[in-house]
This record gives sequence, C-alpha cells and structure tokens, in this order.
Amino acid sequence: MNRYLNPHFLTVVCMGGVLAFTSCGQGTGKTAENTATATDSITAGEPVETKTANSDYKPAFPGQTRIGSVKTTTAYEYKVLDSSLKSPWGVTSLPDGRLIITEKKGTMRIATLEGKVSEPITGIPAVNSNGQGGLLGIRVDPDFAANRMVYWVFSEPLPEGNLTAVAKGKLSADEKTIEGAAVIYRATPAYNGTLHYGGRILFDKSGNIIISTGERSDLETRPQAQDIKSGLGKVIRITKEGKPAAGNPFEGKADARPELYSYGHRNVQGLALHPETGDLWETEFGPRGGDELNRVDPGKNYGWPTITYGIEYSGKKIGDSIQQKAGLEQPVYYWDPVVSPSGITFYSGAGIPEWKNNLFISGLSSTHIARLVIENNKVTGEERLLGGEGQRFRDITEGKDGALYTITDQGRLYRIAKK
Ligand SMILES: [Ca+2]
Repeated sequence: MNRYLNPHFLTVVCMGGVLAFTSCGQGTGKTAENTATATDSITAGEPVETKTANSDYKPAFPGQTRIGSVKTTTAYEYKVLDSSLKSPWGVTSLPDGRLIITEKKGTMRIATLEGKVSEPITGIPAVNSNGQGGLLGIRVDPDFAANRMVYWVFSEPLPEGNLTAVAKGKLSADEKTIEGAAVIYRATPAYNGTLHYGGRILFDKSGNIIISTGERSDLETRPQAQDIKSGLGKVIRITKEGKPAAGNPFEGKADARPELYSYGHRNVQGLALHPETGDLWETEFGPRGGDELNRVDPGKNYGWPTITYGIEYSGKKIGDSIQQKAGLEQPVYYWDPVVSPSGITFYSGAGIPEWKNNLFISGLSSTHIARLVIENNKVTGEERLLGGEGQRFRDITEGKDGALYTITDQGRLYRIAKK
C-alpha cells in the first residue's frame, strides 16, 4: 500500500511495533514484513540511533545521549487529515478544539479536527520569509474565549535587516481577518541574514509570554548568545503588552535586559511546559552532532557557543572544543547525529498510558517524531514514530481531545491517537 497515492482517509494502525496495515517503523513503501524486520533490528533497550557519531566527545553523565529504546505497546493510529497546507510552521488549539496554524509565508488558517482547512486569514503584517524566516510560532490568549486575541512570532523585515518579533491581534468574529495587529516585542538587534530565528511561543502559568530566539547563525552574531544585553540566542519572558515580565532573573540588574529568561542558546525551536511540574523545557538546533534538550531555569547560561557536543558543518571544531564547563548548564539530552528538533509537546492525556508526561519532538532532518520518556528530569527511553512517512515534522501539539496533532513542511496535518 502506498499512502502517497491518497493521503486522505487513510489510517495507519500500530500495535506494539507490529504492523496492522502498513509501516509503523522506518521506510516508506516497504512491505509490512520488511518494515517489521527493520524495526526489530533495533534490539529492545539498545539505542534507536545506530549511525556513527560526528565526534568522540564524551557525555557528562550516562544517558545524556543514545539512551535505550522503548516501544509503545498500546495500539495507536495516525492519519493525514489534510495535505494542502503551505509550509505550516506553528500549530495550537483554539478553546473549541479546532487548530490554528501558521504558514511560513505569512498566512494563518484554522483547521477542524476532521481536517477541514479555512482560507488564509488576512490582516497579518508582512514577514520576511527568506531562508528560515517567516510566520513562526503561534498561541492564543488564555482568555481567548472572551477577548479573541492571537499572539505570534515572526521574522520582521526592517530597514536595517530583520529580527524575531512578537505581534498580537484580534481574530475577527467571522474568522477571516486579524484586527488591529500590532508588534509588541522585538528581539533586537536586527541583522541582515536568513537563519536562526528561534520562533516558538507559549503562555506560562502566570499568564506571561515566553518566546525563543536564535543567534542568527553567522560567526559575527553567534557570540551574542552569551551577551545578556542582546536579544539573540535567548529565551525571553514578556507580558501580553511586550514588556519585561515581573520576577524575571535579570530584573533591576545593570547591563542586562530585563526581558531575558535564559541565555546561551543557539536556535530554540521547541518550547513546552511539563504538565505536572510546570517546568519549562526547550529543544534547540545545535551544530553538527549537537542538537539539545534542556530544562530551562531562569537566569542560567546554556552554554552556546562556549560548550557544545557538536562540530561545525565544515568539520572544524567549535571554539576551544569543550563540552562541559563550570557555570554552564549541561543539556538533559543531546543527539549526534542531529535530528533537527523543531516544535515539542508533552503528552498529558490518558489515552495511551505509557505516553503520559513523555515529550514528543517533531524532527525535520530526522523525518520522525521522537518520543522521549523523562523521569526525574533525565531521559530514560527513546522511540521513533512516523518514521516511514518521509515528512519533515515542524511542530506538534496536544489537542483538546487528547490526540497529538503534527504538521510537516510538505503541508500535511496528522492526527496521532489511541486506536
Ligand atoms: Ca547548550
């Protein structure tokens, strides 16, 4: 069965890695038997990653990379709800359960959980969609039912370059336009590049906004990840008006930006709050062999570019080629080779018991969803899901119905849920 022939109306059922209809493991187009063999070639408990690492760097503690594999045992299914999206980037739920989705070139659409997708919503300020820029992460106000406010991150074109910015506006009653769109925050300085904007957004439990930025990639801007007077390479916490949130770690300190929450980040494209602890977790793109998962504490330095488990894509070492240093936070987990971790979500639903409080990571270059089991702030198991789909997974969210919804660069919207 080739699900590319008609991605609609096709449901794939997975039971403990055994195939009911088609691939639940690796390899689009393989037969069920072939796929089962490929999946089973990973011995239970052995790491899912079998490729050679890019360096001989040693982890700081056991289990910081290449943790043993785990396998979902509850039967689950996934299906393509829609494949007409245009480079979707961010997805989140409206209070009624429908999804609101950004598209990179500057549009938003609303999708029902059955996959009916609206026309593009108008009224959104222009974005710079070159390279990795565009209309990025999205969240709606915790009081959306009353105020209809939408918040989003985008790469804003400015005369002096472009930067990661946050805007808000009101979704009109007919859902056709964003009214009164206004930029509330700019992660200055602007830079004339097309890479590393970060771009995720969420509301924390206090009702403030947390966003992520990137360090714009180039050697020229990279050191600003360590500069607490710069907005580049940071996690940032602001009010709904775009002002520094009360209680931020650098509040009242000289020579620091009061909106900063943490620093030393490279390109943070995943942000999520743990459903039970409320802790903030992030994933960020590292250099070659250095993608990271971090649990974010306010005021801490996450090390880039001083420490990293990766090397330059050219093969050169980065900085002094060190991976651990006092005062700099270690990632909870890292991937070598990289998976390109984009949007993330914790699964809080009860549908699949072994998934409760697991972290799901949408992988771009890896073309799978990574499922991480996390216990006591350490990763204890890893699984790869939807690896046979051949998709670049850009974002993932837990819907109001408890299912997972994920979007791909190729334009698909998937639903993943208990069978
Ligand atoms: Ca780091």
